[in-house]
Amino acid sequence: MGKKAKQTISSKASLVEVAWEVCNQVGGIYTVIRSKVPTMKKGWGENYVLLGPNVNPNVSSDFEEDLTLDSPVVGVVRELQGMGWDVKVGSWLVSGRPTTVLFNPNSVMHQLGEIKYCYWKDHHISFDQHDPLMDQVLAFGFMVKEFLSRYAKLCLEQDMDVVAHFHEWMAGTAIPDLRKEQIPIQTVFTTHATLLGRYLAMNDPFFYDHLPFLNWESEAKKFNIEPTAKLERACAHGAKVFTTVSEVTAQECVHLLGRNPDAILPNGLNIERFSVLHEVQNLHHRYKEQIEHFIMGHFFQSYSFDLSNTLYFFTSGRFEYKNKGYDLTLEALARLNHLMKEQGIDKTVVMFFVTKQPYMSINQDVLTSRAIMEEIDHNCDAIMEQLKQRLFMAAATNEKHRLPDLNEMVDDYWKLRYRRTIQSWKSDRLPSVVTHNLYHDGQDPILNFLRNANLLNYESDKVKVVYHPDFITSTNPLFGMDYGQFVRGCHLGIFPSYYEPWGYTPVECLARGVSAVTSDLSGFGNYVKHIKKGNEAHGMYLIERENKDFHSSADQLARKMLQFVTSTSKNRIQSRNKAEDLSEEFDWKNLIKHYNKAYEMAIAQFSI
Ligand code: G6P
Ligand code: 1S3
Repeated sequence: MGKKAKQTISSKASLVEVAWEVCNQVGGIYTVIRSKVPTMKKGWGENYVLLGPNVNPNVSSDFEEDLTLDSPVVGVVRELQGMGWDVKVGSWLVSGRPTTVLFNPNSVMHQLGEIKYCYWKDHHISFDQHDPLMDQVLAFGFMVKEFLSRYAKLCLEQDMDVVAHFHEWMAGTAIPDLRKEQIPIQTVFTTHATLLGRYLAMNDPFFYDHLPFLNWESEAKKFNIEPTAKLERACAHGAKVFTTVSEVTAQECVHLLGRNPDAILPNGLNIERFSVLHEVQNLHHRYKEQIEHFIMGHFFQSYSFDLSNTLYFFTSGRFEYKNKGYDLTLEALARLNHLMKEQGIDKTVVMFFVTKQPYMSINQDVLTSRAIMEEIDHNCDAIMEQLKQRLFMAAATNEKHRLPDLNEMVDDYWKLRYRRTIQSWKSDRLPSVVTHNLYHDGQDPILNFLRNANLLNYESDKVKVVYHPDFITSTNPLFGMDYGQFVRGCHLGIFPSYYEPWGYTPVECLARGVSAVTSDLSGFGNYVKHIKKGNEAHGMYLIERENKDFHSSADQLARKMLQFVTSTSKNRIQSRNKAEDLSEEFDWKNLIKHYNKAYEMAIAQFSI
């Protein structure tokens, strides 16, 4: 965008961005909004406002209420509060601290009947089934519309244009009414997936072949999601500017929403580069040691393997078994295990599945093994301390300068304690493939695959699996590190999704200098195909899933993994640096131009 256009936007217009995930993390939209804030503040200054729902029970740790802010939104919020509504204005406590308004949908729930009636009367969508989430979404949309009507009036008096940008149908319910009531603002709607597309992809292995011929209405009826599908279409058609996150999802929009997006807005991140190159390597080394600690606790009570010849692979994300490509990853791992054995490759791969599935508790054996290993660690420290003190004393008093018998220098107490602890630790059972006790262990697709493929962490297996059915946070007792640190300690992230409008996980890997696998069916993978550095030398592996059957993609993935396993340490060091280089392409400072273009299109509508 030119300098002139930028000035026009920030001085004469206000941008209001609306998302269900403002101060409320559910999935990837949270990352989009949050990571973008500093760049948005730079472009729009104090004219940038975020709107979100007040539904997160821990909101007070993310949001600071402040009615003294010097912003016209405060007056509007006071007016709504005067009507008895629970509306708060303040700052979202993230980098950039944007002015944020949170609406508690429960405070207008008594009007829900009327809200639903109007939607049916004016937009022909009936919400007659009881759905608590949809009730909240509709109530939130009603509050947002009332806010925007008042805010637009105020801005008009000050000769300021207002653009409202809605993310996903959950935030876009106000769009049809804003249009119908001719509120003087321009609207942008971004869909981060289509609801119907997600359902269809999960259930149809030929989804992309069938896509051009599908009838959205009958498919929506089949999956019992008709009101939401209609709502999503109403948002897409009602918005002045309609956008999505990738070319892949744009195709879905054409066929399932009936509108070709006016612009594609690829997702970025805040890429922080270190001033010294080797910092990426140092951090990998540090966090790999922490992962090794976990590995020893988990595996070495049963058998050991050479950690200096072990590679750590992982996948992570929401549990959408087929859409996120977990099925393909498992199949490829079974093949990799076979290939590595067949070729006598003297390495071990440990694959982590980090996702969320309902569980009762952490597996007691896993916890006990970890605790005993900590005890051994403690014993070693004690023995070392004793040895050090006595050896030093001997050095000072020993005139013959000979190394004394070290064995004599450790008390029997510690020797026996050391021996007993190791004895109680060693076990004949196989290291568990899952770290937690799942509620639905018998029906879990990952576990069932591992059982069927007999990939159960046998000593002879070259590929070991650790399925961690919870996200990794710093308070996690098994790893004791946060997700970003865990990623840095690994060697390869594996994300060969079947359905993925964008896909942040591989970009997050690259930003941390970790190589990643993606698929040509993901928005990110499709984008990366067209940039110069998007290749394997830069740590980017692309699996072809478009027009390929499951087995040929699984074979391709297994062979790429094998290629990675047989790469040298020097190559891995180089690709860590290059992966970080590639990630710069996805810095918001490069990608924000797409958003600005969409806003220019919206602002141009004022003069039509
Ligand atoms: C970093 C460290 C090196 C270490 C290497 C291991 O580059 O600075 O000291 O040898 O990581 O890399 P690897 O891919 O084998 O884990
Ligand atoms: C969606 O979240 P998901 O994991 O349901 O939005 C994300 C942000 O745009 C996107 O990265 C992801 O592919 C979509 O699928």
